[in-house]
Amino acid sequence: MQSNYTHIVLGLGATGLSVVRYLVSQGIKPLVMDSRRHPPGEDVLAKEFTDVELMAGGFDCRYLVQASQLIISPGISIDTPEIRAARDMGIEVIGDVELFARAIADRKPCVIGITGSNGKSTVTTLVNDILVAAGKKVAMGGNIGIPALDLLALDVEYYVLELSSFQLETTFSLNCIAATCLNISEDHMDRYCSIASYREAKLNLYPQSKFVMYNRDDELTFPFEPMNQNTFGLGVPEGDEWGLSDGKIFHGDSEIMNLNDVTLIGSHNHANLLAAMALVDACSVDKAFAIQVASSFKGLSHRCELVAVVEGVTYINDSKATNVGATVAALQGLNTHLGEVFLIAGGDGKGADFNPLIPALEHVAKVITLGKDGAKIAKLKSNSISVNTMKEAVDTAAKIAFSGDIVLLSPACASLDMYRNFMARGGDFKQCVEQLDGQ
Ligand code: UMA
Ligand code: ADP
Repeated sequence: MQSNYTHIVLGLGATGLSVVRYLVSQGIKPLVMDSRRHPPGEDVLAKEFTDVELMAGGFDCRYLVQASQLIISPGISIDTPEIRAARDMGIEVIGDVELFARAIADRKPCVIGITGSNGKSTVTTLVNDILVAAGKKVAMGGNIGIPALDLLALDVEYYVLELSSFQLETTFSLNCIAATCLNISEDHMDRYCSIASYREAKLNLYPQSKFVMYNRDDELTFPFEPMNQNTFGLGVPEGDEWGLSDGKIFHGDSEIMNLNDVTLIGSHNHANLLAAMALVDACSVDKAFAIQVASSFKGLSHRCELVAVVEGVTYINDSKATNVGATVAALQGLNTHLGEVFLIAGGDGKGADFNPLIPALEHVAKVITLGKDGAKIAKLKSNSISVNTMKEAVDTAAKIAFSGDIVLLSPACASLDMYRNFMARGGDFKQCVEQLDGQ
């Protein structure tokens, strides 16, 4: 069988569609493959690109091995047998971010790259907002939502990209002006054989940046070899480092601002702010703009978001806590709270070890679990309550919580076993809380 396709797009979600759009704009007609019978982008493809062929329901090796380049979506493992077979035969496999990198290769470094297990979207948005406040033309995208290639059409000075480990596995020449890995804790263990290989994927960002900012409180973020680097951390900074001292943010020995004037709450968010400030500073942006944004940025939805106070009980939506590290951070952030904390957790654990939750659960009055791996979390705390729906979870919490207490949805799991995404899960939680309000 003879194939005429040089470029094959693997996966037809948001990424696959952006790749098709880009290739077609370059005069290349790709073949698209998706392992699902009805991939999410099917209708858009049929409407926008009538002559681009889609093979759905599997990856046909006979085409893969005759192509010169396979462009793979982050949701597909590069170790999928058909793709591994093509790689073994020397066929190039890259991701959309690598295509993006090649498209801007002749520009001076203008990408700020942000990775880590948690805090990526918060830091990406902070960096974007600071650059916008400084009057720069900015485009924000990557894992946070808009695929990188869709940003190319815009006239910009800086691209701020949130990068997942999946995207970094297939990105090799990004040439960032500044980049960070915020933290590393176990996540996506259904895709990686160890935390070491997950870390390796993340730190693949560092050699692709002129300047690297890492977290001195988290050894796993340290570069494998010395580079043009600096650090942020919650302790007192030394030399040129970023850090905190006496309730204030410092860059080296210069005071930037008082934490009382920062709107974001929780020490994990202070770390996020330090990282964002350090990244824009590396782009020579006046610190006044970072201070301005830090005094007004309230955080993103579904990340420790205050939903309502009903009969004195505070309901917090942290649906974006899709791994153990995020839930630990949320619980640590509430540690100083005087009332009881009731935790709603569970979902698809993605193969994670939940044991690191145990110390944080000591301060939790009751754990209410749901979802595919809820039972595994329930086992970590005696007298946990197991329920089937979010409504049951919220109603149960409302019955046992008193004025002054907190009910926190922070699942430590992905949502896909019960919901379309973490936003839908957070939306359901909010709706159930609103219904309490009306009772
Ligand atoms: N597909 C297959 N076979 C598979 C898996 C997927 O054919 O085994 C197909 C699906 O049928 C679908 C397509 O691949 O047609 C979906 O591709 P995708 O899962 O890569 O999703 P996209 O819609 O392209 O979205 C991706 C990111 N998704 C993932 O990494 C899983 C989005 O991050 C990102 O916003 C988007 O690109 C734009 O860059 C989401 C995410 O969950 C939010 N990211 C993970 C996270 O944050 O933890 C990494
Ligand atoms: P990401 O894009 O990496 O998933 P988000 O900013 O969307 O990060 O936050 C995801 C989850 O992680 C939320 O539950 C949030 O409260 C928590 N989180 C945010 N920043 C940090 C951090 N620096 N360390 C640990 N957890 C964090």
